Amino acid sequence: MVSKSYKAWLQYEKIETVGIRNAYIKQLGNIVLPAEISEFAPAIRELKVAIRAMLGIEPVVSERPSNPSYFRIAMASGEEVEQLGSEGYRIRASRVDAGTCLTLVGGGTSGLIYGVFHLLRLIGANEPVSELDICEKPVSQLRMLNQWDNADGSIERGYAGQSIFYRNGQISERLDRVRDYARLAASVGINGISINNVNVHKTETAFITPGLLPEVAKVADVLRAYGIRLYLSVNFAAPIQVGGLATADPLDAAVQAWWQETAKAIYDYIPDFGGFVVKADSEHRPGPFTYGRDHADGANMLADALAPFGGIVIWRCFVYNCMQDWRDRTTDRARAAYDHFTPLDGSFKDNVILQIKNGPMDFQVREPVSPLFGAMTKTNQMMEFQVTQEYTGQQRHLCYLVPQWKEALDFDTHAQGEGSYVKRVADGSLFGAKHSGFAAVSNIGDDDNWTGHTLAQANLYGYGRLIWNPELSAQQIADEWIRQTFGNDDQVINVISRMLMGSWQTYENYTAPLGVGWMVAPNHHYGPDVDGYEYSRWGTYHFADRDGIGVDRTTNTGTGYSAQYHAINAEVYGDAVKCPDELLLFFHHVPYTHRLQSGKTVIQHIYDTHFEGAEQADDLQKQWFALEGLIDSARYGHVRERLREQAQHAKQWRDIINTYFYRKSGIPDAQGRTIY
Ligand code: GCV
Repeated sequence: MVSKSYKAWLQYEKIETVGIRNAYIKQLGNIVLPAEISEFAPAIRELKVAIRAMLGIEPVVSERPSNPSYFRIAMASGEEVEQLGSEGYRIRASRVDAGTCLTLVGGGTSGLIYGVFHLLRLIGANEPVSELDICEKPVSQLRMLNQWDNADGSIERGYAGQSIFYRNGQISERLDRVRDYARLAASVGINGISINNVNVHKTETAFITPGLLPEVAKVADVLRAYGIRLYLSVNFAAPIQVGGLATADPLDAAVQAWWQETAKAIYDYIPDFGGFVVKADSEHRPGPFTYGRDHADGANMLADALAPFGGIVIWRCFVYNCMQDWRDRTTDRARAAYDHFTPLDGSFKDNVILQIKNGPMDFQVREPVSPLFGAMTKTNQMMEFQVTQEYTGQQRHLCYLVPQWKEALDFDTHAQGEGSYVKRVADGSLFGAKHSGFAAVSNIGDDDNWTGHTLAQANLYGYGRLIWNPELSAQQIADEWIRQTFGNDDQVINVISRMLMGSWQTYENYTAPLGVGWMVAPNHHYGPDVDGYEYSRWGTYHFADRDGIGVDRTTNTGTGYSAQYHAINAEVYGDAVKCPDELLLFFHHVPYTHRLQSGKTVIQHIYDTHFEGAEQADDLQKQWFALEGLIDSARYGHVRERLREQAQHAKQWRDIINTYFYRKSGIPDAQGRTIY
């Protein structure tokens, strides 16, 4: 018996209101399918499963209508082929003789799948379908998930059990769980998955060799059925580690030949292989720097190998020296990506895409947008988000991240004047990029509910929906997800929606204040430890002392990072008076008595937000209690448990942070609350 947790947002609950159900039965009871579309194609299978479950009927599939009203499915022809592209679709209702014909036209098989899921979303929300006129195609080209899964079954920064891809050091023999994941991913428009960690260890390095490619190809087959291409993370030193060469120098002819042969072998097994994801010269990973080469040399060498087969290289910009000496104020981790990559603008091949984390640091609860967006006009770029909640509560805390991502996408880089939004870099339109899009570190594992915290399913769902169309609001996405996951009860929708929408702010309130970040326990990064972060060995990431706190990233007295933005943003960030409160300590070192735009001093803000955040976390529990009996007991009880832990843990954060800064500053809380 498949649990409700497992079904995630594809519940397909039976529609109980007879009038509504009958209207759907009338329209969808007869599926008219041309011979060229198989009844067993994933899109049609999905449709039938859903109709059976939601409407309680077995739809009649025929080549010609057998009812006055019917549901016609077709592949695009003529002008529509170009209009829709392979991933677009049209759903339109029109009057025919004695009834209504609802038509779904898919631009390609992917378009058909996306169209079916769209229609099912509407039915799940009990929306009428008799007047539909919808035409959609994705705004972003690449819509990827990055698994940080290891062959031993562990997942780096995974908080939902073990990998679904690997068992006992090998690719899993049972891929049914991967199939179900592909289905969930396709339902929100994902079209690429890289199946192994960007930190590529020994076994995964060999995935690109003929010994293991047949196994990898089986995974690719499963994903392909849902319109998803398989990508692999590769180890830059693979020519040495599995190729038997003495070097991995990208300018060495033998190394180039090895990658070319390797690419050919991959495409022999996986003809639609997406390409390579590469983490190089970062956190002890090998890369071109070892050979005195730059990142364009490294990426282009791989790009040349993949080009004959249409593959791409996704080269990560998360390149920094984690052992950096922070006492020298000119070396700033936040500067690293920009400093490494902007001098290379224009030197990458056109099948290379730079994958840039949303912020300059590393997925903290609050960071400015990476200044690389808007700085490279001649280079393909894609944005990287982290759906897995490494620094945002590790799926033990509720933290709905869509509002955070939305803020990043709506940031105006001013690269080409006003309106140069990040979302326009990511969709390729701002600089006319050949390739562009999004990747995100996935948050799933083999836990029954996929994501550890059932409400964290909303982040996976939300990521897909947002990058399909960045104009959707976080609220809209939340509502869609709740309806499909928990049904259409108004109280359930209102309560969960309020909980989700406030949760990022709540998490920020009781954790790291004003953009400073990093106050986490070393290595596993869960829980408060103000000086704990493992790469703080040369000092802290917050520079707090008895007089003040924050990192001076201004041009005159600091690291100069603020100047990496275009003029208007550089001016705002570089000025402690104009800098938005929530990022003040990211850009400035200020006294505890510095007054924020809110009118509060920095120290009072720290105290207030921490007291408030802990109360808000407590309140999340209370809100959830109101749903007892309105949600199945398994999911209700599980979430209640997680919220209990969150509320307790938020108090711990509150006390540790407040005490630390009270001791450092010696300034008491203006409201006289107890600080330990
Ligand atoms: C996969 C952070 C994480 C690492 C991760 C790295 C990356 O530093 O803590 O676990 O490594 O980001 O994005 O490569």
